[in-house]
Amino acid sequence: MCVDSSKIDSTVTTQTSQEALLKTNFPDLELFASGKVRDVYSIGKDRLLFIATDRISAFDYVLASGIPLKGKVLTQMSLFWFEFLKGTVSNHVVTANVDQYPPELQKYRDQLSGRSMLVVRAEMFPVECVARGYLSGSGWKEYKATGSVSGIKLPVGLRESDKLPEPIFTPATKATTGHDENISFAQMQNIIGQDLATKLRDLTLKIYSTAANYASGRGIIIADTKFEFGKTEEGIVLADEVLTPDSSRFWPADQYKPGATQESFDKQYVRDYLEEIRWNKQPPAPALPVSVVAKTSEKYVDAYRKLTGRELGK
Ligand code: Q0T
Repeated sequence: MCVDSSKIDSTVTTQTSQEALLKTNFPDLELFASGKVRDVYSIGKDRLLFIATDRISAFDYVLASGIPLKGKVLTQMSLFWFEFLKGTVSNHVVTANVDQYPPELQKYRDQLSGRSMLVVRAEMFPVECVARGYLSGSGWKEYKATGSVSGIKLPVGLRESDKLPEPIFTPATKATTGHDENISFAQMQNIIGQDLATKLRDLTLKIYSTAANYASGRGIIIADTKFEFGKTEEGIVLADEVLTPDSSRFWPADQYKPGATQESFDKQYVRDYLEEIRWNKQPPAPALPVSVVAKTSEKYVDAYRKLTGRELGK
């Protein structure tokens, strides 16, 4: 079967389905880093190009299926927050407008549009800056075992997912392999120095409160989130991705029930499916049925709309 593409009027062709971008393919660019979800390339000596693919991880593994639009949602959400927070903190974004990317990237615009950012190369501080407003994940585990989180004594009798009396700062170090390791503020001071540690803690809590307060007005609880900061000629900048479902726990406020694990709004169908097929959580990670892929994609797009009040430009 042949289709003469000249007969298809693209102006009246509504794009109803998308395919997922699982990996970038930029043979003439220098790969800087590749994570579970993002691919990062070096652009000259002072810029990086971040691309959020549609890869999705669950139970620590990247699955064989991608989630259409996920990379765009994560990128546009990060950009929304960088803009929203610009009065509070400077950031590493140069531009996300592909028209403004260097000429040598223009041939890749299909892989880049909507899902990438050109950023300033920064000297990164080797700590993950985590703010928690609710007791969940490793924070809940640590509290159950010790009554404290990151050396901060908490009231007795808190339940899983409870709101904390006030947001706390719980730094971590990037483990080169496996999971980040929670550290105390004192340990963070030893790693980067007292003054800088205090600056990053105060900034982290300020950014978290500003974002969580906004999100709360849109029916979303930001239970916790992770920031990474770096230093440029401009001073301290907020880097990486910010306040996305991959770097934070987002809970729909109308379903919040303290005393239990909260459903992650985004990966729920994925985790449920993987439990249902009783995947042993060892590689290779399975593919997902089309229905799970489609519902998960919708969840991401819904979250973007709910948070920003905008429609995702596809
Ligand atoms: C970084 C210099 O690349 C990373 O994760 C993706 C797989 C993490 N990472 C980012 C940097 C940044 C940022 N952000 C920056 N602006 N300048 N390095 C280093 N590691």
